[in-house]
Amino acid sequence: MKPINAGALLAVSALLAACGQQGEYTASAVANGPEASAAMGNMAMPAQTAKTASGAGTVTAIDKTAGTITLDHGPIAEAGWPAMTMAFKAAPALLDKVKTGDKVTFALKLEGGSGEVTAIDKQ
Ligand SMILES: [Cu+2]
Repeated sequence: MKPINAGALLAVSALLAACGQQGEYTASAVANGPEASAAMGNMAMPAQTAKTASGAGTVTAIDKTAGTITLDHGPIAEAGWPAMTMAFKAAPALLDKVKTGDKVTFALKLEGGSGEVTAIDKQ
C-alpha cells in the first residue's frame, strides 16, 4: 500500500512557486538596472528569450498523467537556483526514459520562472 502524500505534493508546489519568484526577481533586476537601460538602445531585447540550463539530480517522482517529473536537483547556476526538489514539465518520451530513484543529468528550458525538461539521461 502506498498512501498518497499530500504534504509532499504541497511542498513541491511551494518550491515551484519559489523558483518562479526568484526567476522574476532576476529578470526585473536586469530590466531596471541603469546599465541595462543604457545598453537597450543598441542591443536586441534579451528579456523574453528562453534560457537553457543543465543540472544533475535524482528522480523522486514521475507523473505521466500530468506530464511532470520531480527532481531532487543540485544547484543550477543558469537559473540562480540552490539545490532543491521540484517538479518540471517533460514530454512523454522523456518520462519513459527514466524511473523514480534514477540519478540523472538533464537539460532545461527556462521560461517565465518555470522550467521544462528538454533532455534527460541516466548518470
Ligand atoms: Cu528548482
